[in-house]
Amino acid sequence: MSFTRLLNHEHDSELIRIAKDCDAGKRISNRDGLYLYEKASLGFVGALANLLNERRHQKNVFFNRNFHIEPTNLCVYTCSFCSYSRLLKQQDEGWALEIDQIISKLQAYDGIPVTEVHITGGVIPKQDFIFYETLFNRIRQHRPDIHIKALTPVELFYIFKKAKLSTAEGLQRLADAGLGSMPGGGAEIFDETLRTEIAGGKCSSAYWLETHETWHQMGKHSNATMLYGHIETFEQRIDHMDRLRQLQDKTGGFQAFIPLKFRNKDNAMAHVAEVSVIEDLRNYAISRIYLDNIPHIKAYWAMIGRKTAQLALQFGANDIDGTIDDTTKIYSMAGAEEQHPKMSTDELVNLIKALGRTPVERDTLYGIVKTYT
Ligand code: V47
Ligand code: SF4
Repeated sequence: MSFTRLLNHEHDSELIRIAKDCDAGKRISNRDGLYLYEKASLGFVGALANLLNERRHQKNVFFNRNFHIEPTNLCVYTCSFCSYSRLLKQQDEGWALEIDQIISKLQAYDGIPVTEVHITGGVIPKQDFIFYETLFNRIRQHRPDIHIKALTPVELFYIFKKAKLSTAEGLQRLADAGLGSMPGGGAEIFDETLRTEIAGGKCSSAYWLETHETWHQMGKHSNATMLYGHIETFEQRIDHMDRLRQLQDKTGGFQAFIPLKFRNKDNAMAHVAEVSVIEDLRNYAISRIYLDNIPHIKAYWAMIGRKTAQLALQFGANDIDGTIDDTTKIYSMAGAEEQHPKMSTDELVNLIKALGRTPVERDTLYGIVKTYT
């Protein structure tokens, strides 16, 4: 839909003003963001987000060739939305890999042109700072061309504290060992009251933000997520994105924002209903409109399924994550449609081409590997 047609279809003067502001490149306020969540139709936010996305990225949709390694699903924390972790005392239901076992998983990709390994999981005492420093060194020795995207402030807080390292010292040593960038996990929802209620005692919002800030100040990049669609309010979503937008103004280090839809299977919040696909799409769209300084919005297909991911690409998202190769269990255990998330490059390319968009294979830092015209 063109900008003029979008305005002609809308009768709410406040929404028209917000759209005109966006058209003029003006940032929307928190109040405007809330107004969009409360009053705007899916059609309105979708058309506006799609216009803004196409201005920024034209028809390009990014993906990468990646796989995950989850060193453990045992965890000292007890997030109530987590379907994946097992308490330390339930060791028989979980796994905790040794470094050699992780290297064997990496070796399975010898000769395969993957560009990224994403490493994250639970938090346990024996997977400490030295464990990760050694692991990254070993990965780099074996496969120097692969980008290590690993660890969130949740794991970092725990391992740095135990090793008596400051955040800056710890991050520098991990970077020296081969850590390339930080994934967006552990952000959940920044509102302190709600975080205390659902996030199982893990690191504070302030620590999450400070750690990314320190990492960005070292010239490195990271992603940011938001766990939505549980018991949070629209105000709390805006507050979350506001804190990210402010940090991004300071550092410019976030590459992608990834809304993560709460899935309710087998966790302590199973009584909370999941939100509809319409709400998912509205949320992608509003995040594209609100976060004017984060370049990429990622529709993580392993979480929402490939069909909703395809829709999201028409509602403001421009990245779909990667091949994954059935290597993550966080979402399948929480009830996601994709029980064995795995897509070949051809499948990803076809999924994107079916929308009339241009698939662009990227590396972790959004360097272009190949454009599929
Ligand atoms: O922080 C856990 C979420 C996150 C559930 O940076 C759940 O490219 C929904 O951050 N329902 C970890 N979400 C995963 C993550 C991520 C994933 C893909 C790409 C990137 C990236 C980052 O998973 C956790 C938490 O917010 N999560 N349980 C659940 N039941
Ligand atoms: Fe542990 Fe992460 Fe699960 Fe929380 S979400 S319990 S930190 S594995």
